[in-house]
Amino acid sequence: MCEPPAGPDEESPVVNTPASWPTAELQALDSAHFLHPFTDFKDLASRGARIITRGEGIYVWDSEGRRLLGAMSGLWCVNVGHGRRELAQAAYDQILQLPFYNSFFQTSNVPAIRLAERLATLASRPGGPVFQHVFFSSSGSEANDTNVRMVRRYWDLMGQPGRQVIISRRNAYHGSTMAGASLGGMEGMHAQGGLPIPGIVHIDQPYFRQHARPGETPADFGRRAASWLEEKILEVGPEQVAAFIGEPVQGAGGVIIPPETYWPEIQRIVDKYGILLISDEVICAFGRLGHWFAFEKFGYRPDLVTFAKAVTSGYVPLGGVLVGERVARVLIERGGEFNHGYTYSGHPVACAVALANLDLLAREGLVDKVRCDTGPWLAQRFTQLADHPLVGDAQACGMTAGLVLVKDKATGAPFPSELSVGMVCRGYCFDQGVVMRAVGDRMIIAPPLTMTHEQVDEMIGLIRHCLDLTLAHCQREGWVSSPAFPQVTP
Ligand code: PXG
Repeated sequence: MCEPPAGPDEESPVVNTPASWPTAELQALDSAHFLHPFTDFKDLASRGARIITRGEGIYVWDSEGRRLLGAMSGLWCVNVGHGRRELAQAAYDQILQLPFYNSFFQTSNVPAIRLAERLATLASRPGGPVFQHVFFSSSGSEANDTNVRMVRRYWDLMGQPGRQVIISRRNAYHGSTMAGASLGGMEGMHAQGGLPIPGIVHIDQPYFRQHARPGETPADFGRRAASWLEEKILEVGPEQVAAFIGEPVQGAGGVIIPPETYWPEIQRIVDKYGILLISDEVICAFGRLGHWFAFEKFGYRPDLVTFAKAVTSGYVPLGGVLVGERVARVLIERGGEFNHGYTYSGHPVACAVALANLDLLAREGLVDKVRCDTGPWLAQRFTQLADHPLVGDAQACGMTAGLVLVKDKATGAPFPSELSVGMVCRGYCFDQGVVMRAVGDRMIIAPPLTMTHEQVDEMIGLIRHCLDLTLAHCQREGWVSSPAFPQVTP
């Protein structure tokens, strides 16, 4: 006789009794079995993960019952906030109707068809770029792999197979697959696993604080930073260059907001050499910068647009590429079979949730609200943090913002990186009930677009308090001594 295999109890208390989460047990199981992304596994095991159990609006709760203001929207995802029943209902209904079918062998499904049409309509503008097609993936990384395959295929079909090189930027983030990590410009990622893959080269980022010359205006700097693209095209040879890829605002790189002159000059250069322009909007689209797509804000016309994250507000995984007419017409009319795709390309449940999410964003006017109301309010409040003795500068764009922690406010001198002041500050933020992200010594936020003015004020108050705690910490440690730093006793 076969005994049924021993397994977890059907009604495992670990999963089903949210009132009393066994934190220590969960942490032990977590470090025993779950390898987290971008994590020093040994270090995490020594401290134990914070276990997030619930979300409502802009807040999440951990297994100890502590409430945290989620100023990173999970990870640039939850644009409509947590707990939206409309999205749960859309997933539930679609799972009952048709949980999955593939779209490989001349089949399609209703949510994917409707979402492709909806996204194409949202992204097309009179006088701007025209999109009629979407290629779906499940993540931003996969979508950027699609971009690499697609632009190289495009140039093959155009009879210019030599055009293989894609130019990207240092400190960009384009994902963590082999192609995504190669497109990205993160040194730490390239140091592991023999990256970048061939045919991907990088130029410097348009980060005023890092690269501006003394006395240079932001406008002049923006044009000069764009000129690095032209220099690279000439160095590689224009007939070898397939595409340029960039994030409208670099998110994971620390919310690096380019001067207004940057993107129009990039557009002029890609037009001059006929190379394709890819706008990676995994973070910036769906209202984050006050527009459905951020290329609108910065006034350029991409051929391909990467999206993911907030297309479903992160409720289920979905990504993809909006394919402009220049590329789509060639793929369709001259292409034959494009040997690329994913099991979950056009997943019906993910697409149904995306449609419900876009409905919510539209019905609640969240994109316009960010552009005209909460975005400007956040900018006004966040930039006031620049008066803090630890803050070198503070900038915002739509519902994302970043500030830099400096050792010497007068000269802007940074802290030695080994002090990890950003991580110190991030620790205080968690302790005080606000989730901020530290990128080196840049502290960044990207809260849900549903935030009210009062919630923005609450968040800014918490951040200022955490800056005070960080300053007091630096003073105790003797990391700051300049008279510019008043003694703080928070
Ligand atoms: N492009 C951009 C611009 C992104 O921000 C990706 C592509 C990859 O998406 P997926 O879905 O494959 O993760 C991203 C992802 C951070 C952080 O620490 C940011 C991302 C991912 C993980 C961490 O800010 N962005």
